[in-house]
Amino acid sequence: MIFEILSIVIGLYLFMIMYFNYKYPEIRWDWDTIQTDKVEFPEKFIWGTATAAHQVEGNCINNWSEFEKGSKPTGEPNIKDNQQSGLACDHWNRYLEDISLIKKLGVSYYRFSVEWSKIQPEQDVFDEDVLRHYLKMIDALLENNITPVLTLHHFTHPIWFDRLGAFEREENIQIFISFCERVFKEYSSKVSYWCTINEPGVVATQGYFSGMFPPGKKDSQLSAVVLKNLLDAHVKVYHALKKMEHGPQVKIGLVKNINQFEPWRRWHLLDWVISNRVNHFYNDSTIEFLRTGIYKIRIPGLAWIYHKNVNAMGSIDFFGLNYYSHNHLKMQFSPKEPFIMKYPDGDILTDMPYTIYGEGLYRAIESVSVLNVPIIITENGVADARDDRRKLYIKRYLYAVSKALEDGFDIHGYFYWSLMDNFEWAFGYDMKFGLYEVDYMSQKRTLRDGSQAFIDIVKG
Ligand code: GCO
Repeated sequence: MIFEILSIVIGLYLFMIMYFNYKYPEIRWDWDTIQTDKVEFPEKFIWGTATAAHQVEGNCINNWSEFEKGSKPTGEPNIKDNQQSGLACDHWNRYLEDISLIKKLGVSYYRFSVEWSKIQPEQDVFDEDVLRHYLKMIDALLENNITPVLTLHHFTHPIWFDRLGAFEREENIQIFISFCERVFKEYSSKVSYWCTINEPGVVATQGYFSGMFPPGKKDSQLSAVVLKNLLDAHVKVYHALKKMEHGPQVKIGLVKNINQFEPWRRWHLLDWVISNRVNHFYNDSTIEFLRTGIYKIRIPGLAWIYHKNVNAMGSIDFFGLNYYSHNHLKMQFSPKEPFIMKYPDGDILTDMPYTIYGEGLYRAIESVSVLNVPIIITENGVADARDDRRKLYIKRYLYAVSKALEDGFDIHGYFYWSLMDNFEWAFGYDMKFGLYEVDYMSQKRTLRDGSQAFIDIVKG
């Protein structure tokens, strides 16, 4: 009897492992035989580079600048070595110089965000000077034949909005919509591409699950609620802006980061369970919501939600895909840290806690293509202070884009993250994502050698 039960259990285990391995393969390309120089992009392909207000402008007073002053319950500072964003790249004053840097790359699109806390310093005050500032920047871009792509929410919001509970509370969505409507009214005659919210999944998981981002909470159910509210906010903003003047003509999309979570041990059921549930929360729940209007989180004991919003279907004119890499998860028996990240031997690490995985961009494109809308790669790039991996990274990831185009995926553009080094959130200024290196003492920008690979492909 005992042997029968045992063989059934083992059989079942093996069946499940085989099924998972078959259903979710970790694709690996043989880069030794791939000719990454063989790339082709359509004539009309959108080439651009991206930044976000808090990371480059300087002097932002918002939920992040508050967070930068604090530390975790363990005493560790919220930002590596207690760094603060401060003056950043002084992009606020130097945007004309930065526009000339964009031109030198040969690209003709620039994705940036407006800083809500500067535009609306108090709930009932809109700062006209600030609105004029962004108008001048938009005009300068247009005069230089650079198409502006505007993000309305890129991780930061005013402190007063935070005090109201930010996106933890459904009632606050209306406040965000009013802000978006105001900005849209100001610039929609000049800006034809709009991103509503940057990476809702990152805001929800880093802010409310890992605690690495403000407000630094660790509450998985709340994390799922915040993600739901952010997605609903996107849907409502989309429909509100579409009703306004120029709404029907402009393109409005949501920007989402895709990061595949793989089991560290492909024979270990618990590694599969962990990676599967993290994928479900981080990647699939958002795609499913946009596809079907149903937002469903099912992680027993941690997060459980069912929510329906039929307006989610048809709420994007394009899908803004941010892609960097994948992560391997290994389950461990520790209530404090149920899983850890691992990096396969032989894989090339970037300066961020992830490796170079070009074929992952192809997989990400494939996975979001189910939405049947044009895909714009709104972010992709590498943190590489030594500049000894940038060229390789660019060539592999752009090869993946080129292959996806060849295979018929509807990709309209690619934005390199980032134009220049900047404040990389919890990592502070240590991460060097820039095509241009920034010397923060002199504010001098210098093109990195590795960036030439990008310029060559854009110009080629
Ligand atoms: C994000 C943001 C960017 C980052 C970039 C590099 O993905 O976190 O959109 O602001 O700086 O992705 O990590």
